[in-house]
Amino acid sequence: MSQATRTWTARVLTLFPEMFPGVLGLSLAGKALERGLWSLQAVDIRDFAEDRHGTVDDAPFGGGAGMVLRADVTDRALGHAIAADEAAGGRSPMIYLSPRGRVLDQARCRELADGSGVILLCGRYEGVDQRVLDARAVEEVSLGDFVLSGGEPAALALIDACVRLLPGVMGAETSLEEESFEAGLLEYPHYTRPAEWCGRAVPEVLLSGHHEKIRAWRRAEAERITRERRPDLWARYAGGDGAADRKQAEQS
Ligand code: 9D3
Repeated sequence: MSQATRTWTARVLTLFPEMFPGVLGLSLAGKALERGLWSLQAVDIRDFAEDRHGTVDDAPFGGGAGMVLRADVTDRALGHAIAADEAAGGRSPMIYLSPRGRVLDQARCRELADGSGVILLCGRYEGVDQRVLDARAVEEVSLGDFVLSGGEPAALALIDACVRLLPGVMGAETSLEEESFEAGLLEYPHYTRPAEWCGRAVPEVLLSGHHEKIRAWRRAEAERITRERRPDLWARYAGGDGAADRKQAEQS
């Protein structure tokens, strides 16, 4: 099936399927879901337990605190999601949301949005038996250096970041903006009415109606804020070869 006729699909393996679509059922992503621009399948890992108690986890070999998701149960759930993906003509990457994964960035979100969808594995307990990750060559992705109680909020964030990039989800206006010089910079400050609030005025230039000056001011502000707050982004902006700093010097 062609990319154009297939629906981008997130298949989420979780012990908490009721967390989905959750917040993604509202707002932009929710509207797009209703319009059929993407689809969601929450797969309950517990459905793949083999005993009548629905056991999915066990104590770690070698001892230690907590419980580990069993390889056999997790693998059956993954196999189910892969079969559904392939039946729909997809070849979606498998991603385990994990604090030891590579940190998600916009470039990876774009790649994922350009594909058929994602198969996401959400961990609970101490983690997943390493053998299933190795056997299925599952990619590991983190949101950053802070501790969540499970992978589900990370899965929701990843899906949201991909869905807004799908064709037709957002207006053409915003996608154009993202490809402009502003890509790689933090946002300039925004203002609306009233023009004076609690003794604070809106920057004069924004009231001038001088579009070229406004553009230049916004760009300078975006560059200043990026330089001050995110030297890592600033270094990468314009090639990370000092070009961005030279450009800034020219402007001031
Ligand atoms: C008590 C277990 N922790 C030892 C320090 C490790 C740990 C395992 C699983 C900590 C948190 C979690 C749950 N987090 C995620 O599943 C997760 C996550 C995160 O915590 N931070 C950033 N990105 C992600 S993606 C998945």
